[in-house]
Amino acid sequence: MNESQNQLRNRVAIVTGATAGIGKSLVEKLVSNGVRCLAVGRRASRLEALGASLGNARFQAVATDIREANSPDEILKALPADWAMPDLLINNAGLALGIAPAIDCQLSDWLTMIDTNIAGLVRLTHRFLPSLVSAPRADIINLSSIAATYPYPGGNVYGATKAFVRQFSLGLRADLLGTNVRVSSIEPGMCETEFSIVRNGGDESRAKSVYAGMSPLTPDDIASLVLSVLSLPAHVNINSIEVMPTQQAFSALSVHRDQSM
Ligand code: 8X3
Repeated sequence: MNESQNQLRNRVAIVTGATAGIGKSLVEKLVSNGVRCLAVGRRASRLEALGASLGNARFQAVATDIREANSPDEILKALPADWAMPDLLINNAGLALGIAPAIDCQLSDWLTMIDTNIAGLVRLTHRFLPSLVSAPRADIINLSSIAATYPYPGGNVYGATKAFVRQFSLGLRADLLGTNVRVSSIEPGMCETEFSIVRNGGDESRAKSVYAGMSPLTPDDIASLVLSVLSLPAHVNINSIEVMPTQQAFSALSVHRDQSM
């Protein structure tokens, strides 16, 4: 067993958004590194399939929706009796709905993003902070986005929710000083997952075209990055990491030029 596996072995993780993409890849990597995982997601059949593919006693499915007030209770109910309380909270669940300018957006889409990306994350963090603080070492990994820092057309509420995640992570660091809890905000750019299909209202070919002619990040890239962050010695806290595909970068600020001037 190498040193990083040794550090992770027998820790107990909550991973939200575990049915697909980054969350699923995280569960696979954590379990193979000896971590016991409470895999949280809305689609029970997907979680069952993941559990079956892992065939592992270190996996426990929790079919619940973090937008629901009782989701932390559901997670605790699913915690196997011989597992310790969670000492690793990975707030990965999140979504973007639409890429339209603000004036054309549905309020319901905005509220769904706020309920999931902000309220769900806060709900779980609030509930599990006491057990994290009382563990010998603990981590909170929050999945933000480059959209937290770089606004782009159509990013409106999505970007704002991810800015919340980043700033909340940094605020937690401030409040948790003196405890054994580390907090990191992971901020990926383009990463090919179901994210783009959801954002494009289920239109798979439009979602695919987002990644045409370039190599996006993969869920495994981000999961490996999170494993590296977790494997650092306990006295090292990564506050935030921005990560983009090599083929994505920044654009110039835009200027509207009035033709009458
Ligand atoms: C999603 C990354 O680049 O589509 O969080 O905003 S990006």
